[in-house]
Amino acid sequence: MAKKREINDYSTDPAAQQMLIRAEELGIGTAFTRADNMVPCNIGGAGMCCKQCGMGPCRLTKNGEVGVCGATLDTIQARNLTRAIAAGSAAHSDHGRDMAFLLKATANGEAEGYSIRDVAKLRTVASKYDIKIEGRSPEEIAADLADHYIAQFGQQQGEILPAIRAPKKRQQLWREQKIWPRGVDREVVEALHRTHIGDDQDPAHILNHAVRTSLADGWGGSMIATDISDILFGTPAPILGQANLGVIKEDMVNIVVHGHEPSMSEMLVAASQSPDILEYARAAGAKGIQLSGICCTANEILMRQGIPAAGNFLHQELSIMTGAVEAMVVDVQCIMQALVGLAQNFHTKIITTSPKVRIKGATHIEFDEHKALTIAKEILKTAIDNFANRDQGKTRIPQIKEDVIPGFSHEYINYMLGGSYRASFRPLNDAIMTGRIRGVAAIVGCNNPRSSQDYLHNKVVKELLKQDVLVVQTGCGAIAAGKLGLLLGEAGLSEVGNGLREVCETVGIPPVLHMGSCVDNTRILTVLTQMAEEGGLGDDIDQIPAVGLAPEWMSEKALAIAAYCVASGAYVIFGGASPISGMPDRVSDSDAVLKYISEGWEKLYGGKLEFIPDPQKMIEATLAHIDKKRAALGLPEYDPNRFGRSGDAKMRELEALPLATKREAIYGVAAD
Ligand code: SF4
Ligand code: MSK
Repeated sequence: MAKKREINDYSTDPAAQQMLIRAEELGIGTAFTRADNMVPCNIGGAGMCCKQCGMGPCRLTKNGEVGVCGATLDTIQARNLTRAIAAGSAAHSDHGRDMAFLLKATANGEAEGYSIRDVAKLRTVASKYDIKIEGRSPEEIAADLADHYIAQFGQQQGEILPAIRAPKKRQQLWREQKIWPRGVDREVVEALHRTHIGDDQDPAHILNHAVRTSLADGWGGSMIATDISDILFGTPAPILGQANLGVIKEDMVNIVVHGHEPSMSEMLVAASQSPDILEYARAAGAKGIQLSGICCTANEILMRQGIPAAGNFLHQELSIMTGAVEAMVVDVQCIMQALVGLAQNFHTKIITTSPKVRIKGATHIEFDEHKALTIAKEILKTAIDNFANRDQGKTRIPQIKEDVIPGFSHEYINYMLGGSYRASFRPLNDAIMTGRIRGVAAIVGCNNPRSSQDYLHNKVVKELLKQDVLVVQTGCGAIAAGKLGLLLGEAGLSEVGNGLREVCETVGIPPVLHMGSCVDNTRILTVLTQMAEEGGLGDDIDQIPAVGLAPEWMSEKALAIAAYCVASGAYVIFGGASPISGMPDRVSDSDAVLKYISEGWEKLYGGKLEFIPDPQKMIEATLAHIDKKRAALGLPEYDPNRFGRSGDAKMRELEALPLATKREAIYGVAAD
């Protein structure tokens, strides 16, 4: 029997802790306790097991051992990692494909309730591909863009289009290395083909294709998803929202939306505000409808509509345990099968909506963009009808929530740094060049119940902020920071290094910028590209003092993100366990693939992937890399004491001075 952990070892979030105590009272298992009971297989966990064919599974645990087919350990590890990256790329990119079909249906006037909300972004994106803009309606432009984007998935030859938005030097490298993806589906299919029994058996060659597949996601499927979400639902800009279980309301019909694609959640938001639905809710005895989100669906509707986030990945079960959720509506990705069994302890209905995802025991109301508003209303009415079944005696809502300001799209960052007429990344580059900002860290990815929820995310964020590292976040990591209050300017600034604080105060931004959902890691690629193009920080992403981190990763999508960021030139650090760690203490050279994706990939792409479980070492590696890149650019060595006497700090000092001295300090002349 596995050892039960202390509450702090499950989660650092006080709302989660309350719910975990409640789970124990009720005798209900959660992912946290299941993780205790499910001891991971040390052979499979180290990537040393192959079950690619019926002659196996083969477990390679001795020096020189090979599988029945003769496959060596490094081949098996490379195949396992490549399959995970292919699955992650497929998930993200299929999301992008659905968005492309939705754009086409909207352009054709066939998508009930949808419209093109951000015509400026549509025109900007279309112009990148030489789609004719002048004299055409948004729908005509959108129809062409949708055709271009739909074609990226099935394209057999050539180069996927969105990757032309990468820095020129990077494009050249991809061509030289022959890893520019041809088509999204083609690369995923080839990854599965190559890793089939008896195919590609050179680990480096296999991993080369893993990189190509991931690029089809990052600079293909995911970028398409982000572009179209902005075009249809609006490019995010800062907006006030809230995060944590306290957003669930005792006297309202609570509907938690969970998954990834904004097509359904946006329509639920629209339908929940319609007078007939609000009247229906009131007639059921509720004060109204409270929508909230989990995982990346939360991020999508939080950053565009200000709809509160009930929490991140590990909050999906905990939100149901409040006893106050009438329905959890899910689409695709990161949805635990355990939800249905858990919900049976309460009155909550689990409603699946995607034609791709069904869960035994859940209610299925299939979503169809052609009649989206009608279906959204049907879903809401199903939840409202369930309000009467709530057992008030079982209701426990932690009164814990934080205000958050998400919505820092790359377009908004560009605007906020330079204003409408001179939007530019120049001030950010300058701040890095002077050393006010030491570098940039993108801290992204999931929760994992094998570590304390949010602990690694927030520990790394807080330490890097003290070191004047600007933090950008997406996915469940962004929600972790939000729940801690780091997504508000004033709340976070007292813990921030002097130089970074000056920049945040001058520009008026929080030190942690919420940039969106998992697919929106493409926004970070765009920011890095624009920084490279702005000048002063080299001419490619691998020269920028920046690091990507996924401290609590768990999904295959996270591995796909890691691979495309490496191929784009970034140093990427994952916390937790490596899926290809090997057992170097028992099998010599069983970490050869691990070394290859670090040193080998760095030689090829300038970026590397490393797994560092210890948060302190993660922070040290991040700062060392940032300082190495600063030195390579010839930038001044980072000095924590050099800045901090301008911005608001200077104003406060001036205010404290007597009037005469103040004049002298400001104007350089003594008072009359
Ligand atoms: Fe074993 Fe080779 Fe089959 Fe893998 S592909 S299960 S190593 S025989
Ligand atoms: S939802 S992939 S747990 S970030 Fe995008 Fe969160 Fe990871 Fe799912």
